[in-house]
Amino acid sequence: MPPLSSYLSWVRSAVFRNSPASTSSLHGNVANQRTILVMGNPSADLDSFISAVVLSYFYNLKAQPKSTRTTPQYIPILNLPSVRSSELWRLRPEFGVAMRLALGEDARTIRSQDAGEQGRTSVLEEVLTSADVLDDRDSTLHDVFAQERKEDSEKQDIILVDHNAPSIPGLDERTIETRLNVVGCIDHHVDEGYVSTNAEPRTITTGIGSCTSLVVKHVREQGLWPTATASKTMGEDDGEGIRQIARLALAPVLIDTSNLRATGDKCSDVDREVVKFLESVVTTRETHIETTETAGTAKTDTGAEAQWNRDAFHQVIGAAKANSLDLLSMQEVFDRDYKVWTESAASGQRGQSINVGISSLVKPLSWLVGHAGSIEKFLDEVDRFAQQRKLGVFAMLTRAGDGKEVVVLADESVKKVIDKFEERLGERQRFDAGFE
Ligand SMILES: [Mn+2]
Repeated sequence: MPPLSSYLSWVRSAVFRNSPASTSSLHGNVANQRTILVMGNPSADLDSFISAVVLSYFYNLKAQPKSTRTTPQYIPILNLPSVRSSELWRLRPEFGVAMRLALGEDARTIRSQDAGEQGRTSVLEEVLTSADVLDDRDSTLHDVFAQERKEDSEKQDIILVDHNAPSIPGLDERTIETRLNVVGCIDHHVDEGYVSTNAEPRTITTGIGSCTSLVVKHVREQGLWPTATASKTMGEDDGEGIRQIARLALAPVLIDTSNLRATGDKCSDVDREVVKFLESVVTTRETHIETTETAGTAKTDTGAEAQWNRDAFHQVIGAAKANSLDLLSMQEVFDRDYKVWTESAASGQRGQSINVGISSLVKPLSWLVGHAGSIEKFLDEVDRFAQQRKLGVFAMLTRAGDGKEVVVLADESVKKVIDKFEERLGERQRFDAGFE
C-alpha cells in the first residue's frame, strides 16, 4: 500500500507529461492508458476531496501488480478551476490539517500553531486541482476543463463522488454533457437521474452524513480494502500507508457528522459503522511488521496510533474549517462558496435579464464588516465583487448564531426582482447602505 504522498505524486506524474518520474509508479509506465477521472462537487469540501482520493486509491491498487494498456488509471481531481494546489493551504486550510493528521502528526502540535500555519504542508501541493490542469496545455486533461478546446476531443470518462449530476464552474450544462461520460457514481444527495443505470458503481443513497462513508463501505464490499497479509504482498512496510488512508477518510466523516453527535440524516448507522472500522485500522499495528525488510533497522514507534483521540482529531480540523475565512481577502471570502444564475426580469423590464449571485458564508454579517475594516470598506468590497461579475443582485447567506441571515444588495433598477426573491425566502433580513 503506497503512502499518501507517493500516491498523490504518482497522480500528478500521470497527468503532467513533463513532471519528474514518480518514485512510486503504481502501474509501471504504460503509455496511452485509459484515464478515468474521480471528481467531487464544485463546493470542493473535505467530503468531495477525500471521497475522490480514497475511491481512486483502492481502484488503482485493484489493477496491481500487472497492468496493461486496457487497465484504466483513476485520477482524483479537485473541482476547483480557479484554485491551484499551491493555494490550498490558505483557501482550504482544513485540507492541510486533515492531511497532516493522516500522515500521523499529532493534533495537539497542529493546534498549538497559528491558524495561518496549520494548513501548510507540502503534501497538499501534490493534490491535483482542475486549475492545475488548466495551467498546463500539455496535460492530458487540459481540454476537459478548458473554455475552448479542439473540436475532435473525445469524451472523458468520469466517476462522480459527492454529487450525481456533473457541474464544473464556468462550463454550462450542455458543454459538460459533450465532454464528460459519467461511468460511475457514489453520492449521498438526492438522485437527479443523470447517472445511467448501467454505471458501475452506482450508489446514490440519501440519509448518510458523509459521502466518504459510502465510499469506504463500497471499497470494503468490493473486497478492495486489503487485509494485513495482502498489504504486505503489495510491498508495504508496516501498514502505515493504509493507516494514512484510514485517518484521511475519518476527517470528512467526523466533520460531516459533528463527531458522530449529529442527529437524523446527518449521522447514520453507515457513518457510525465506518468510523468504527476506520478507527480499528488506525489503532491496530499489524503483526507482520517484524517480517518486513525494515525489521532490524532503527524503526521507532511513534505511538501515534496508540494515542488515537477522536475528539482532538475532530476539534483541530473543525477549528481550521471554522477559521478558514480569516485567511482570505474579502473577494475570496465572497467567492469561497459562490453560485450565480440568470433571472429573467420582472414585467416592465422586458428583454432584460439579471445576474443573481449568491455567496454562502459561515460567518455573521458583523464578522464580515469587521474583516473588511469598516462598513464603508465592506460595501466597497461588495460593489467590486458585484461589478466584476456584472451582478444585478448579490445575496449573502450569512450565519447568525444557530440560524441564518440573508443579506440582499441590489441596483435600484432591479428592485422588483428583489421583491420576487424575498417572497421565496421565509426568514429574511434586509440590509441597505448605511444600515447597520
Ligand atoms: Mn458530501
